[in-house]
Amino acid sequence: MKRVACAIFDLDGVLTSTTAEHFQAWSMLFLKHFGIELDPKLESLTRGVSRISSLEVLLNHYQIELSEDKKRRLANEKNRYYKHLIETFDEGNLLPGARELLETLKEREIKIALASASKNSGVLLNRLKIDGYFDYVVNPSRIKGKPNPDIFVKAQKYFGLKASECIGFEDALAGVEAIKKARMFAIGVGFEDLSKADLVVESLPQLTNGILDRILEGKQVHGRHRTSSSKNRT
Ligand code: B16
Ligand code: MG
Repeated sequence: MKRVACAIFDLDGVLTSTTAEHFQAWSMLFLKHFGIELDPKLESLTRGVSRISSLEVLLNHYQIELSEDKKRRLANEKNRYYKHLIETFDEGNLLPGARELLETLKEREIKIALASASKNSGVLLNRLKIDGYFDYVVNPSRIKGKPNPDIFVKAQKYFGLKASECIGFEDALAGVEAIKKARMFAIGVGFEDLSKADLVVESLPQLTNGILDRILEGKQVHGRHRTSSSKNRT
């Protein structure tokens, strides 16, 4: 691994949390159209997954078959509910440590990119008042979803960098897999089993400047590091 030149971020679950709003919007849709109260356990299956794929996951679970046109209309309706739910989002919805991390990366002249599956990410970055930190936001349309590495590779290529000069941040297993397939250093954030990541932190403030400096200098590549007390330290 080389000195890091670019940090590529997922959005939901890393910099902010829109998980509840996404699932609430799906719940409203399923109740209205199918009279189904969604099982909360299904939420994790839709995390980090595109809008239409999330719908297909939920329909499959309840063995509901629909035409492509009907699916598209339902996905659009869910998005209307979701957009309404995130109307009140502001800086207070940033996850702890997010702004500080972006600030530190900017100070060190690291390029910053967004690799979110969400087509609402532009609006969210704006509402969270962090859009100014981003040098590039990958458009997720027509890009294969995670765990395919394309969204991370797109950011890398935009800057003309090598994969070994990039690091990725993700809260979902599929996202960590995408980063690893892109041959980048993967930082897993959260409580899910992200054991495929090179480093796992439960939240961004655990990524102290000391650890971050080592990563940015490309010194961290050997072994796995865990700051979670419940997991083995190496
Ligand atoms: P949209 P991420 C993902 O965000 C969400 O985790 C996932 O629940 C959602 O279905 C997906 O974005 C698409 O979002 O409907 O707004 O286009 O984790 O990739 O930042
Ligand atoms: Mg995510």
